[in-house]
Amino acid sequence: MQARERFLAALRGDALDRPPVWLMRQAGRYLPGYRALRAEHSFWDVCQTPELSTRAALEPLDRYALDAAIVFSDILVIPLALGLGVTFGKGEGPVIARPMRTGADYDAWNIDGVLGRIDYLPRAVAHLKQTLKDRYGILGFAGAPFTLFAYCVEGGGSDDFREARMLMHRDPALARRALNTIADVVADLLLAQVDAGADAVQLFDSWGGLLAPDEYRDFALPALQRITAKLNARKVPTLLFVRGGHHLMPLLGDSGVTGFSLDWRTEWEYARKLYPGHLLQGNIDPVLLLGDAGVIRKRTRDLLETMKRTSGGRHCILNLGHGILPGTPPETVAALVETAAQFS
Ligand code: 1CP
Repeated sequence: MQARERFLAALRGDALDRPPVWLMRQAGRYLPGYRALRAEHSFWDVCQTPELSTRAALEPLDRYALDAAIVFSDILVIPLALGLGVTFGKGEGPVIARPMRTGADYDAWNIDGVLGRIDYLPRAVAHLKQTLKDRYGILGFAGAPFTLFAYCVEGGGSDDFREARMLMHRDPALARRALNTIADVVADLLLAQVDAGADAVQLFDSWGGLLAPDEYRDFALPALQRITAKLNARKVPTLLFVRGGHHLMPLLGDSGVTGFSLDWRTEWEYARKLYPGHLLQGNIDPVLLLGDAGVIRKRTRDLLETMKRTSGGRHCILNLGHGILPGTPPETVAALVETAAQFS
């Protein structure tokens, strides 16, 4: 089977030779080619120039037998286009110049024509598609509403996003208005990526695991449902990644997504029992890639055997349980992908 064929078969739940493999953050700082690109261009320049974005997205495909590419971009393109001012310090997380703490801050969001200010992202997908043709699957993506809300309110990265979580309780109406606005932009941005050639889309709820189940149900889930209502009407396959979301797994079926990208702490068999017919993706601990290639090979084989045993390998995509860490040796990534490619 060709890579894209295998990827599409997994999305549909068809029988296949082996589960397809791609890796969250497969393009990025662990690759020398990416670092060379970044030595010449700023991060936003790479995201906003389709040729450069494609170069970054191709780096891992040139090295490894992956089945899908993910467009090179970032979840923070939305706060940037809403006018919050997003910059990346040297080697640090993002800094948001105008965080949203009050209704007046929300009213200042530049919602009119917001999609036009992110048109470089669907253009990057179109350029990637033109380059790859039908050889590889293509993923589009966006941040999930709660995670984007968390960055918008907090003003940058955080361990606990306490400002964002406090705001949900101090002014739930404002939080809901902001979440709905973000959700509508996310839905339109994902559909624009599909129109440009993406085969499926992933929503990154990297901070959703901070919420208690009732908070997730009351705030994060309705915003997700706003998105999946639009995407399901167009039959777009959707994957949801909730980092640290083990305690939320029983709720996530209500999100309306096609499948779940499992955090490394969620047991595959537990998720499979909860969701026998959903697509499942994951979930090797990215920290293992910092260590021994032999450990990675064994862990990969074990997971592939579990996939085979629990669902004949259908509705399964091999991936990590979070993104590749900067400083990961490219050789251990090769060990993972080779093990997956040789599995039958
Ligand atoms: O070159 C650099 O120094 C920038 C590092 C970098 C890169 C390579 C950032 C800044 N973003 C990206 C690309 C990126 N981000 C991709 C492209 C695909 C790929 O690498 O293969 C994707 C899918 C993302 C998604 C993303 N951005 C997430 C969700 C996934 C996750 O890791 O949880 C999040 C939370 C972000 C925000 C962000 N952007 C960049 C950084 C360093 C961060 C994290 C900040 C924090 O810790 O809060």
